[in-house]
Parts: sequence; structure tokens; C-alpha cells
Amino acid sequence: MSDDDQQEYEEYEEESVEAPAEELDEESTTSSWDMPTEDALGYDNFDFAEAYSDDPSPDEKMLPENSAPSAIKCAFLGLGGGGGKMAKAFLDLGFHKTLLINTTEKDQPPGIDPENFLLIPGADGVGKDIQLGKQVLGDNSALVEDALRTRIGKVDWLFVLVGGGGGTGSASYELHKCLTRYLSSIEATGRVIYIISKPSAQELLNPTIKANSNKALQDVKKEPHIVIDNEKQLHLLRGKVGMLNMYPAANLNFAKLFAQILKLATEASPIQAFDSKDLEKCLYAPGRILLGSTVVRNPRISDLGATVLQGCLNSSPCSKPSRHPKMGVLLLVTTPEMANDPIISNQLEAAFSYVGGRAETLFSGVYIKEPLPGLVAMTLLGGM
Ligand SMILES: Nc1nc2c(ncn2[C@@H]2O[C@H](COP(=O)(O)OP(=O)(O)OP(=O)(O)O)[C@@H](O)[C@H]2O)c(=O)[nH]1
Ligand SMILES: [Mg+2]
Repeated sequence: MSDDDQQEYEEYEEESVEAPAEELDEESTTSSWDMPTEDALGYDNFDFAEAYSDDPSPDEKMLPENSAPSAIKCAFLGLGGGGGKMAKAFLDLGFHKTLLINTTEKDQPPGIDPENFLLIPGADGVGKDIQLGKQVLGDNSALVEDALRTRIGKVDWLFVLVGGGGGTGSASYELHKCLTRYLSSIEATGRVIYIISKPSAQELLNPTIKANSNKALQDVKKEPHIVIDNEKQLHLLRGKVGMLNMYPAANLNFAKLFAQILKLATEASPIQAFDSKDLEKCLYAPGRILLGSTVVRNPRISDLGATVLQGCLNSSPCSKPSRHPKMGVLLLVTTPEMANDPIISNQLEAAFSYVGGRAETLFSGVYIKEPLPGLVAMTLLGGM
């Protein structure tokens, strides 16, 4: 402001000082008929801004809360074609806070609502080019962060599902900073966990697929992550389902196993409960996580511990443990008869010490349900 302007402004201020009420004569006052009241004018009303904006309010975009019971507040992000299909299995189980993110609309699983899909512009697929994938994801990280804020909202854990080997999913670590920044900004208590499939033996013969898969695994090495071994998983299903249903069946089985662990951690037990804090500790540990389950039809056997652990490892979609796990979880689901049988109860205790001896810290839970096909055992080994 120049000196002249300043003086003018001060004079204006002096003139416009309101005269005290008692000095105002009849004529200088106004009645409510002459001028609209402050209320009617709405000086504090910003509805005009909404009228101009064509952006739906955040609540309209916000995905509904998960209906699947879970001890932790979580969301699932599926990146790329395979990651999207893996994420859809969680969506189908009632994890509504699921977002499929891809560089193309073309390899989406059928039946995905637009609110569960985020298209990353800039490339129509990246044709197995992981560098291009990283560039496109990096350029659009603000778009992803915005989608988390408007559609996912307050969660503690983000599970990122990826088919390793392609160019989009394998590039997902490029979003890591954006995802962790988002979690910090909402004061989440959890972290980002990667769930990456390893290509089949046949696919790994292709050098590009192999290099992309290795890069994806290398990127997440220090983060908590689950590696789904497609070769092993498909081998377990061969002869049980046709080729067309192989991946959908595998994706659903994995999602059901994971969802069951999230659910059991919400449940009370008259014997021993595995709670949300136990679960969070296991998920928090950096390194690889393995999930597995098995059914022991006759639990009255003497080597129940070894049978349970070997069964869980053999039928797990994940590769066998590569090193001593820091965290071990053994969850057993029994019928009331099994829990009342003194011989079986002894064997159950032996199973816990067998698994406990193979991890630095063991968390356990015993739940009673019926009907069951036998003794159901689930294990989670973390921090490998
Ligand atoms: N477990 C599992 N793995 C899958 C599934 N679909 C694909 N894959 C694996 O994921 C790998 C990568 O393929 P995509 O996910 O299609 O690749 P992308 O991430 O979309 O990358 P671009 O297509 O190159 O942009 C494949 O080679 C398969 O090994 C699935 O439904 N389940
Ligand atoms: Mg693709």
C-alpha cells in the first residue's frame, strides 16, 4: 500500500465506524422489512460452493464398512490384473473396503462395481514393462492417495495384492511411500502388507516374467509380506478343478483362509483365545509370512504336533519356511467331543509345544465349533 492509499484506507475505516445505537435517529434505522436479516442472507452459509461443485461429497464415494468379521480394520488393494482378481475374492467375502487399481480396464474380473475400481491413466496396460509400471504408478500416486482418502477412509492395515511377473502389479512398491504416508496421516496402528503371487514354473521360463517377479519380491523383502506360490497352489488344485476355475478357486481358498484367521481373532474361547493384539504383533513383524491350514480327521494319533504342522505347511499356498520364524500362530478348531476327550486334549497340548518350539514366540487359540470335518488347524508363521 502506498502512503496515499494507506491514508485513504484509514479515513475510510474512521468513516465506517458504527455510530452508537442511542445516537441514531429514527430515519437512520431500518426495519426488518427494508433489509434481509443476516440469517436470510446466510453470511455463514457456504451452500453456494456445493451448488457450483459437481464433485459428489466424500460420503457418497466412501465404500461401506467391511461386513466380514475381522479383528483388525483393514482394506485390500489389488494391483494389476492378477492382483485385482486376488482382491476380488476378498470383496466377495464381504471386505467391502477393497479397491482394484489397474493401468487398464481390460483385465478386470467381471462383476466389479465402478466404486471398487480405480483406473490409473497414462498407459493402457504396461505390457510387462515394470519400469513403465513404476513410472505410471509414481506419476499417479496422488490419485491413489486421494482414492484412499475418499473411498477407503479410516483403516489400520492395508493389504496390497499383486500378481508378481507382470508390469503393473510387480511395480506396486512404487506406491509404498504414498500408502505409508496415508496410514500415518490417519494415525493408523497397522502397516502395509504385501501379498504377492510367484509365477508358475512354466511362466518363470520367461526371462521378463522372472525378472519382474524377482524385482517385486526384492522390493518388499523388508516389509511384512506373503508370497503365494502359484506353482504349489495350482498343483494342489489340479485334478480338483478345471483350468478355467483354477485361479478363481485358488484366490477364494486363500481369501477364506486369511478371513478365517481375521475372524477367529474376534472370537472368545472357553479354552484359549488368540486376540487382535496377538494378530497385530504377528502381522507387524518385517519379513515373510506364511499361512496354512489342514484337517486332521482322527486327532487321537500320537504325533499330532508333527501331523498338524506338516499338514499346514504341505497344503499351504505359500512356499515352505526359508528360515526360523520369529512369530508362530497355531489355531485349533475342535468339536466339543474332541475338547472333552482327555487323550485328544493331551495331544492338542503336545501340538502347541511342537509348533512353539519352531518359532521364537508362539500365539495360540483353541475354538470350539460344530459340525467340523475333523480337527481344523491353521497356522501363521511370520518374521521370516
Ligand atoms: N494367484 C494368482 N495369480 C495370478 C492370477 N492372475 C494372474 N496371476 C499371476 O500374475 C502374474 C502377472 O500377471 P498380471 O497380474 O496379469 O500382470 P499385471 O500386473 O496386470 O501387469 P501388466 O499386464 O503387464 O500391466 C501372472 O503371470 C500370473 O502368474 C490370479 O488370479 N491369482
Ligand atoms: Mg495386466
